[in-house]
Amino acid sequence: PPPPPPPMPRIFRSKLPDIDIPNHLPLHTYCFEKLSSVSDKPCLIVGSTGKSYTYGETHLICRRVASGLYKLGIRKGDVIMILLQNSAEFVFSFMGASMIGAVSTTANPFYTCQEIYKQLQSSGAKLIITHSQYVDKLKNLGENLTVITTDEPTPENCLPFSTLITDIDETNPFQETVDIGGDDAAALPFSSGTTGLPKGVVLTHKSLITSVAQQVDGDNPNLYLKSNDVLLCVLPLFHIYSLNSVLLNSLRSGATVLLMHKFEIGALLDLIQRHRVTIAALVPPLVIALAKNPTVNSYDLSSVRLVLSGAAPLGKELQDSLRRRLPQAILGQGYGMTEAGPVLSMSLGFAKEPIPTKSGSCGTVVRNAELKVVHLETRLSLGYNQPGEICIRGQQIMKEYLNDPEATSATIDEEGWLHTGDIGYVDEDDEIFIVDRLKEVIKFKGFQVPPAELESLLINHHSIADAAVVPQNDEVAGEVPVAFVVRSNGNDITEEDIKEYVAKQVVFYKRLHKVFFVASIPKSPSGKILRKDLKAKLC
Ligand code: 4UU
Repeated sequence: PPPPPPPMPRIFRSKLPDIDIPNHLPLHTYCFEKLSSVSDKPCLIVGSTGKSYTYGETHLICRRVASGLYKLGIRKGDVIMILLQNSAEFVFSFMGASMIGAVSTTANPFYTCQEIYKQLQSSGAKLIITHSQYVDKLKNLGENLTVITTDEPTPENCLPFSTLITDIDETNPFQETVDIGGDDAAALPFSSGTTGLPKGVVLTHKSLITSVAQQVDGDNPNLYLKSNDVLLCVLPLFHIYSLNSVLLNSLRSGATVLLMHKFEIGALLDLIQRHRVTIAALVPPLVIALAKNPTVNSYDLSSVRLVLSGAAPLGKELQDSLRRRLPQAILGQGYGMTEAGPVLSMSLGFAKEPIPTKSGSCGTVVRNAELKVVHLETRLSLGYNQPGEICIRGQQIMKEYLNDPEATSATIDEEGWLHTGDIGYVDEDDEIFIVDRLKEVIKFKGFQVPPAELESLLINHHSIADAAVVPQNDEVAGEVPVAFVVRSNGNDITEEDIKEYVAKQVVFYKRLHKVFFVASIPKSPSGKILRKDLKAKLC
């Protein structure tokens, strides 16, 4: 008899049918498509001041900012850096840039000078929009850099944000000259991906529209948002989770975004109560705060109908204890990765016609996409309940890593599959469970800490001969970075010296929590750090 045919690759799909996605449009056109019907509804509310902007006002200011950026010489394909905490100006800048085909690279305003400089160099940004308190960090970053500040008074050598909000002349120069295609970049967040240093992730108009549509479009949307929903926007917009799943999803749905520039439990509870927040997008440490903090009981949180957690694992116990606090709300997870556009899967409990999901599951693969789980050695795709590397394919994934074809082809294979570096399985109900991480990135409260970045700082120190950084489990942060260090000959550098040396150069969540001195770093014959061996030493 002839040999049996090779097994068909097992591909997992959403339980929801595919839909038509208008991903030929520019992102801003898609997001504001229903503008005429929501024009007078609130679009943005600034939590700290209570100031609000209707959809009509928001759209007009975005257009003015587009025109203002154009007048400052920003053209299609140019990169601007948004270095802001959550604020209305963040939204105006991002959407305004999109309108002229410019690309926003978003960065954490708490980054050190060094971290900002690296992203600026790597992204080629020509203009920075920031708050005056961060301007000191931008000194000496380049002669040709335009710095715009969003608050008064305007520091020396900076331009006020009002320069951007110029009158649009009747000719609308930018609208006539800009022809934006789906394959043009819109956002350039940075991520270390499965290995190495942070890289620019090119997300196009097409990828972002596809991702938003996979969540909130269709007759039975996976994440059902209504125009009278109020979404809590406390997670930073410079990270793709909040940018996509809170801001862009809300704009598309005509819902209201309640902006909080930083997390503080009292203010958060007060704002939820005052503005009758219906949807809360959180990360596990915030779920802990809501589930455990005793002050929660003195607030009325009955308006919350849906809680989304993502960016790091959420244990079943924690999910169950939040359920006791918010019995009326549907709790579930989303699983995202910057390079994946970002959403791979989301709870179907959030759908218009909800399907109940299990505690601890990351939801089901989004519609209009394919997901497979491959065996770590054979690379064959696996069936139900067998853990392996999660791979995703669809129009939502990144186009490439900026100027890095090698890293791109190591992440997206020839068949278009993006390899996540996450280990997980799909159960018989098509729910995804993440069980481990193959890649080296450490997640502190959902923030990325790339070990390679810390290792290169450590190795640059003259008293350090070799070093490796790995995650250590932490009850609140999920994971924290710890280092194994080989001192160079005859040196007596201390743990405190090393911690301080690193702390001066990095944002707070990349600080080392412990340093262990060792005689050598275990490596494979090809020179790769054997991180598993080091992690095993921590238990
Ligand atoms: C276990 O974390 C993100 C994006 C998260 C996101 C986005 C939109 C969540 C919900 C949503 O709606 O991106 P990155 O690039 O910072 O980190 C990606 C990595 C993943 O590869 C995985 O290891 O973060 C981890 N991760 C999770 N782990 C993300 N979500 C989850 C999750 N459970 N739910």
